[in-house]
Amino acid sequence: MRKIFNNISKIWNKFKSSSDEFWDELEEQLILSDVSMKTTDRILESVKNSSYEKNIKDLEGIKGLLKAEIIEILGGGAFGGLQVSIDPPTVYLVVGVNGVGKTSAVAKMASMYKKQGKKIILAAADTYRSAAVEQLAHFADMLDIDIVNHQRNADPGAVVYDSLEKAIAKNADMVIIDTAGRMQTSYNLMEELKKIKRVVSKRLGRGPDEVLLAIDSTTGQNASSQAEIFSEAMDISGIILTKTDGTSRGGIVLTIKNDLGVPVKIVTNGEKLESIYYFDPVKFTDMIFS
Ligand SMILES: Nc1nc2c(ncn2[C@@H]2O[C@H](COP(=O)(O)OP(=O)(O)OP(=O)(O)O)[C@@H](O)[C@H]2O)c(=O)[nH]1
Ligand SMILES: [Mg+2]
Repeated sequence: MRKIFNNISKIWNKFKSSSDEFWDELEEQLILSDVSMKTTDRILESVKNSSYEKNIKDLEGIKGLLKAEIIEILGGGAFGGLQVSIDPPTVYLVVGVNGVGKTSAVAKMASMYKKQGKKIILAAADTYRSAAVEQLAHFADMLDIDIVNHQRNADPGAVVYDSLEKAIAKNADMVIIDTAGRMQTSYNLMEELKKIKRVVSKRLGRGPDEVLLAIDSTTGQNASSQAEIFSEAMDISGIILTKTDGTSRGGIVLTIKNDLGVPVKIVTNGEKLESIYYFDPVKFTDMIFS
């Protein structure tokens, strides 16, 4: 896995003492890694306080305090996977602004779960662009997985309804729904996504098991405002952090969790179908200090 907190290691090498200069540099590197001001403040306050209270002033000690605080923000522990319904099909709804990597992530998830022996139905609910349906159909073909797709401009709710019907008829384990990233207005998009959720609730008697917001890790701080806008429209259960092969600023993971309370659950790190893994807070934190 590529290191996503590149700059931090620089300050370890320069460390002489826990001086103001050191704290300032730590602050700067956190911000450069896309950790928000609010989260940076929380981290620095906690680490500085513990350092004074426990009289820890050496580099290894300070690293330990920092590590503990980051794991605390991320909610600790290793992460075991997405919610699975005891009453199949499990439904994953993937949302996000255009170009962040939703359709690719849907294909990667399908590939991952197929390898685990799961029977999957893909729902091509991005009917706004005709190329979108073709793109997902191409992946479905490659993976030899069933897909439900209607004509361009068809009602995405109808696509989702049909995919649930198909999943039930075929005893499928899982429905993964790809959605549009752009419509005439952001309002239209949010209304459409809410409608998709309602269709799932109506047909299955419960909402999607996960509503996953895809965020492009190369976006920087703007990712937070995307997360905020989607969170206002619907409950986001987790983030799919995409394109981590193209950045060394992984701090957005901390920002989104600390500022918005939404955990990163899945990471993609390349264009290949197998470039996907579950986010692991402990591994992520270890990476910062390696
Ligand atoms: N390097 C890299 N490229 C990625 C990754 N995920 C997606 N991409 C690329 O990002 C571009 C957009 O990906 P899509 O999956 O089409 O994004 P989308 O969110 O579905 O886009 P819209 O349907 O237009 O909203 C494509 O060229 C993908 O190959 C990743 O993890 N790493
Ligand atoms: Mg797409």
